[in-house]
Amino acid sequence: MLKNLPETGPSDEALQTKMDEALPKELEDLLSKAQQHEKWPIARLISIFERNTTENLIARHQIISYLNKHPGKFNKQAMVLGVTGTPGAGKSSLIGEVCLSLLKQNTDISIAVLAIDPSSHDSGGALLGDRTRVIFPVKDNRLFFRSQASQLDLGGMSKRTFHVTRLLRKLFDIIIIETVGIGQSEIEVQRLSDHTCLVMQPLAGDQVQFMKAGIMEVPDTFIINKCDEDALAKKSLHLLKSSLKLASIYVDHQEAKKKNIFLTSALKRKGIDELCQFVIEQTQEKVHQDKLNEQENYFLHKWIKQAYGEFGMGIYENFAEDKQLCSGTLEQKELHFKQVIANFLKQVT
Ligand SMILES: Nc1nc2c(ncn2[C@@H]2O[C@H](COP(=O)(O)OP(=O)(O)OP(=O)(O)O)[C@@H](O)[C@H]2O)c(=O)[nH]1
Ligand SMILES: [Mg+2]
Repeated sequence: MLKNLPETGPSDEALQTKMDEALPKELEDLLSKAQQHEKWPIARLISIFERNTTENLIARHQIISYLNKHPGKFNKQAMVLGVTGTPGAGKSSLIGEVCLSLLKQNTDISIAVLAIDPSSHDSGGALLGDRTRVIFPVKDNRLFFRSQASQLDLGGMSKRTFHVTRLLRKLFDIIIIETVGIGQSEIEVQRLSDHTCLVMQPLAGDQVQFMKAGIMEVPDTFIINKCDEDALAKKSLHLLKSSLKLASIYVDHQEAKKKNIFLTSALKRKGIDELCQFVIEQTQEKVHQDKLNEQENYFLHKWIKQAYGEFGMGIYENFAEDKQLCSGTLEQKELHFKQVIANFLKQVT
């Protein structure tokens, strides 16, 4: 097992020195332009947050430290909305309609959409998918769209996506993340979202699949899309409510009662205004630092487990009280943990 460990050693000290340097002017300029929602600088910064090289790790740390040091200038704290559900349920169409309405009704709002696509390559395209009918005013910088290919990332989509949300939270008011599937990806998207919506098709058995997967408690909100006709909407609502009642035998009853349900038709623009109103209400709730710490800790644990397995987790448990492990940026914590492992190995070998 030990031979699979990532490289550690004196180079980490050099890395630490580099991390302590001030943010390079070039990155500072990019941040200022990104704050004005210029698309190319945002795309450049996102690339830094997505790539897993040492150079990008340093830059990521410097950017996050800079943002933290200038809370007056970078005073946004976007709400992250995770939108998930079965393939073809209409997630992109719905997101498109919701974004259009939100931008129309709120002149000062800015939205970033991250579409996690299991099949395609990354693209910084300005369109919200090829299949949707929604056409955005291309010059409107208040909306930023990015698609991320999930299969290119060995560590799973979530850590890369999480890094990007760390940046985008400081630049936008709302971040919407679209993911596909029923199962693991819902749980993952929930970890990096402040609020998770599950989009389902009417009477397609989605809720049954969801119950079978035992993850009915994951979404905060259920959306039945493609409710083009009222009769269909009524039937679907009834079915979902019965499923939720059934599921509440297994999940916390109070939790099950708190779930919101929306019936929408992206095609006929039904239920969109109600959904927009709800999204706005969510943005008005302040995201607590505890929640952000919890998200970061989840990804720190995940990284330790992926890189070092149970061995690493054991070491982490022993050092969990270590002040350095509990403070600084995620990059500093990772670097420090690598050093802890290196020191431990020196002692035992
Ligand atoms: N009848 C009807 N069709 C819809 C509605 N919303 C979306 N569609 C159609 O459903 C198909 C899939 O829509 P998408 O928005 O691409 O669905 P998606 O969930 O993003 O799909 P994936 O990202 O591939 O999982 C498209 O042909 C849409 O035009 C709706 O409210 N009613
Ligand atoms: Mg889609």
